Amino acid sequence: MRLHAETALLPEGWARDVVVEVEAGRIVSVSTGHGGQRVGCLLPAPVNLHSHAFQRAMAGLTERRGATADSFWTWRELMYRFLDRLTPADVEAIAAQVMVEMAEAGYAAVAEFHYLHHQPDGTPYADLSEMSARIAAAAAETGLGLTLLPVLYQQGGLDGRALAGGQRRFGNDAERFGRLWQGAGKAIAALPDAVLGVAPHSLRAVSGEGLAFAAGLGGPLHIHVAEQVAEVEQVLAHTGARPVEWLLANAAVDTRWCAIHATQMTPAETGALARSGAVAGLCPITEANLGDGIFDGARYLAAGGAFGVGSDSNVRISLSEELRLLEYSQRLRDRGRAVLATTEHSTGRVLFEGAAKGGAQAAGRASGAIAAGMWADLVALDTQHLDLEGLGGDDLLDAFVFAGDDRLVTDLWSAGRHIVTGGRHVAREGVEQRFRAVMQGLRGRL
Ligand code: NGQ
Ligand code: ZN
Repeated sequence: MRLHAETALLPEGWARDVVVEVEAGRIVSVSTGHGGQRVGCLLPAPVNLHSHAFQRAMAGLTERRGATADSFWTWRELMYRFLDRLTPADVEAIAAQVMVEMAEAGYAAVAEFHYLHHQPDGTPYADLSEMSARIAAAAAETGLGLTLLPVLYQQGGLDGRALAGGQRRFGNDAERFGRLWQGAGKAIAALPDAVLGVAPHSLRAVSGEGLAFAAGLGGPLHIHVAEQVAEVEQVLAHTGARPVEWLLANAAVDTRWCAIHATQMTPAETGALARSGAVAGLCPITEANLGDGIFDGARYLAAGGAFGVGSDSNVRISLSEELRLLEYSQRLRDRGRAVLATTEHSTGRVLFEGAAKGGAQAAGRASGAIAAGMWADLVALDTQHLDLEGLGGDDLLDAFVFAGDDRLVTDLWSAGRHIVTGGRHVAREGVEQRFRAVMQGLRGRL
């Protein structure tokens, strides 16, 4: 395959008339010239580094309040109730819809933080890794790149209490989790670019030994950390240290790690996490929806920290909006503008390039730049669109992030698979039909 981009963002900067040659899913050469499929603005397509696919099916169903104040914790109860009757077939259909929407938004791959493992009463399926296989099947159907992160979830809280209610579907001891993880590896084996990682859910849900066991399994390591103030207080009371502080002192946090949220950090923690080489996995839309707080992006980026973005609860899947909200939350807090921009690069450029690079690192995926040897994870924007009229260079990315939307995405390739054309995923129709049927069956669940 050969693409001819009117303009493209290369590692060394913007270039015009860029020809990208792709073989066996990988970029084999990037040069200046003509010939091949014409596209507008070609960008490295980022990985969506944090998703719980099934939560897509409860979008819009958790925006009412009860007699007591609504919070992350009351939302979590609703989420547990919602997942209670989801079947493997439901999960596959929802995951496929999510992946279609991610591709249309400009993501080439997803790191699925997958913890819905068992039947509602906690009994494993006949195939322990059945649910992992369903996620893999959705990736096979939609062609979206997959980094599968089977989640270790051992306890209901830091005090080691047993799993209760909806949490029973998540639970494994280390031994059984090891087997589930092996099975998940087999489930993705047929996907040429898929990656297996591991995710100890949070400091609330795994023991110290559990964390060490998970870390020993290999691949990218993701963990929810320091999202809510109550979590910080619990970890502080239990260990004498704040969550990120504890992790940095007690685990070998390095470039293999992705700290999901990392919202509640002191300036010292922010600097230390940045220097660890780990990726901060930011999910601004979900963090806003759940009332988590605001990531200290200005300080973290100034310290050279790596970051990427994820759609987490999938209440809304939009790459441009995720990046926009990341910047806007900083502006609202600091009452400033262009907070994450540098003197060299615009806000949109810093956000997009950073998310592409950090997302690839977090997913263990050779992508994030248009360069030979990388998977051909590429997204094309419509330079004919009114929102981009007359724009070039960083202005293009600023218009995409701040003025535009997913409607600017014309094409997307994931490891060379051309899965979005004319702004639509090639399998959208069938996937959407199945998703609709699942949603009709789930109506009235909360
Ligand atoms: C999750 N989501 O695993 O889906 C969590 C809620 C928890 C976010 N943290 C459950 N946004 O953290 O205990
Ligand atoms: Zn999450």
